[in-house]
Amino acid sequence: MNAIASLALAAAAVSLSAPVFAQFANPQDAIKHRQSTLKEMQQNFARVAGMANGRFPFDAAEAAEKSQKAADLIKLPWTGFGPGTEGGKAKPEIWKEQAKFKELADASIAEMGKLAAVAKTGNLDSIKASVGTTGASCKACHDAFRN
Ligand code: ASC
Repeated sequence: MNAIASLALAAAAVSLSAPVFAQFANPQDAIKHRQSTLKEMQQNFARVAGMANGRFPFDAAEAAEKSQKAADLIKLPWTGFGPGTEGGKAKPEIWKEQAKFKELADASIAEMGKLAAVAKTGNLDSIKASVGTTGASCKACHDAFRN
């Protein structure tokens, strides 16, 4: 076998045996990914929630834009919870109760998607209701899986 062929074979073997967090350079990068995407999502959601509870003046266009950003961002953190990435504020239960974790993550994705749709209507009462159910879905996951 020539040098290039054996190099290619070695590279293939490494990628086949690499852990699932291999889309990140190391577990720390996976943790950084989930924390930064969740933080940016939260900042968008908090602005909408603040409008819903009267802390900020209601701006329908901003609420629609930030709700959509939150709905897009909430899809991203989950690849950062792969095997071998325990740490941060994540409880070890995440890796022992994968079905429950996925269920709660999916519920948050669904609720935030509904909020984005509702916010496009510009109806503040509907936004208030949807912020409530969305926030409850954030809390359900935090209560079970975040220290
Ligand atoms: C937020 C935030 C959360 C949720 C949750 C709702 O704004 O940071 O974690 O809403 O507190 O109960």
